[in-house]
Amino acid sequence: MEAKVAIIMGSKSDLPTMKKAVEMLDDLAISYTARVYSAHRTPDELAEFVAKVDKDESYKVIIAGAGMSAALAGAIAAKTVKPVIGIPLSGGKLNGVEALLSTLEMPPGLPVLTVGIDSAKNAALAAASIIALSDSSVAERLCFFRREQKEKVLEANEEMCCKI
Ligand code: RP5
Repeated sequence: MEAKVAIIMGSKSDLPTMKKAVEMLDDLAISYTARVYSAHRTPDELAEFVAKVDKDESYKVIIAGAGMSAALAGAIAAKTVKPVIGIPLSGGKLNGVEALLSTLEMPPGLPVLTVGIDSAKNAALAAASIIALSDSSVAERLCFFRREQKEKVLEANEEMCCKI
C-alpha cells in the first residue's frame, strides 16, 4: 500500500506557504491529499475528515498549517495517534510567533511535532523521514535530496573561492 500524507491548512490564504510542502512531496514522489479546514470555523468538518484519515491505513502522517491562534494541529492530534506535523504560519500581528506558541505548546500527552514558522518544506521533509522508516524507495530519494543539497553548498563554496 502506497504511503500518503494528509495536508490540512486553516484557510485558502495559507496556500502560498503550504505549496512549499506540496512541492517538496512532489519532488520526493510522495502522494498526498490537501484540504482546507479550520479548527475554529469548521470544527465538525475537520473532525470528520480527520476520522477518515485516521481509519485509512495508507495515511502515515498529517501536516497541518495554520496562522494566528493556531489550534488546527492540536485539534487534529486530539483525534488521531498518527504523527501530526504542525506548521505555524506568519501573517498575524505577531508575525507567526502567536501561531508558533499555539502549535508547539501542547499539553502533556498530546504532542504536535512542530517545525519553524512558515517551514512547510521542512514539514514535508519530516513527513518523508517518517515514511522512509518503512519505505526504502522514499529513504533513497531522501538521501539523494541530501546529497544534492550538499553538492549545492560545495559548489557555492568553489564559486566563492574564485571571487573573494
Ligand atoms: C487561520 O487564520 C488560518 O490558518 C490563516 O492563517 C489565518 C487567517 O485566515 P483567513 O482570514 O485568511 O481565512 O485560521
